[in-house]
Amino acid sequence: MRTPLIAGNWKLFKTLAEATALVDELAPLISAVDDVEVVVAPVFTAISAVAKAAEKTVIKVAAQDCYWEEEGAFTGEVSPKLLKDAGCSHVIIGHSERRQYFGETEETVNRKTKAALKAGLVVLLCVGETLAERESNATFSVIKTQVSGGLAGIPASDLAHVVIAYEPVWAIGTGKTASDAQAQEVHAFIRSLVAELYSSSEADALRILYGGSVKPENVKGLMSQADIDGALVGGASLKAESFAGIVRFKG
Ligand code: G2H
Repeated sequence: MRTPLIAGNWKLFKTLAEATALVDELAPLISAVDDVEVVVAPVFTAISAVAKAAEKTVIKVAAQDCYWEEEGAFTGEVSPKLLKDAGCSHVIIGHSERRQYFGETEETVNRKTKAALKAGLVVLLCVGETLAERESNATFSVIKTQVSGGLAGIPASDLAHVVIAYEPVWAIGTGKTASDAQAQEVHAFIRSLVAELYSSSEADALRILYGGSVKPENVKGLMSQADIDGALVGGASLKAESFAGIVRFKG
């Protein structure tokens, strides 16, 4: 009932030429895949070129961040309205790298989420605990703070345009993946939390992605878990073959 979503987060990689070439290479490899939503997130400067290259394909385009104001004297920022204008349908908000290196807080994540929803973008809202938090048994309280903070004030009617991505920080780009059971445990917790915040039918409809060193070799096990509805993929999304292998997780 929940359409799987596989999203590639290209982070700070790919020139314009490399980004469009990747779309051209990826599209035929996944054209036969049925019933999986595919999204790629290039750097801001490549968004419109990637959107154009992806026009006649199933590939949708996301930004990796946005600002919460629509326009104004905010040097260096990009608004959800302009992301839409450039060809985005989705935006990643609250990625742990932004929380860690760029001062993202629960408040900024929430403001960005609200603004992106208002502009008609689908939000991929990222949450996840650090290794120190996991080792001090704080995983669930951290996730609770991040999920309820990110969704604060967002009406149930907007929840259909939100996807949550659980990315344990200790598994990001480290080659360490959470075990299928470790990931499922947190996904189930997030779903129960959303049921408390909204209702069980909204929680049942919500897609929750796993992120953190997802590869063609481990995607099947993750996707077989009851509450894992897709993946947010970093490193393995930079090559058409490996990303296509993840998109084709059904075999
Ligand atoms: C987590 C993920 C994509 P990777 O950041 O968001 O990256 O798959 O390289 O761990």
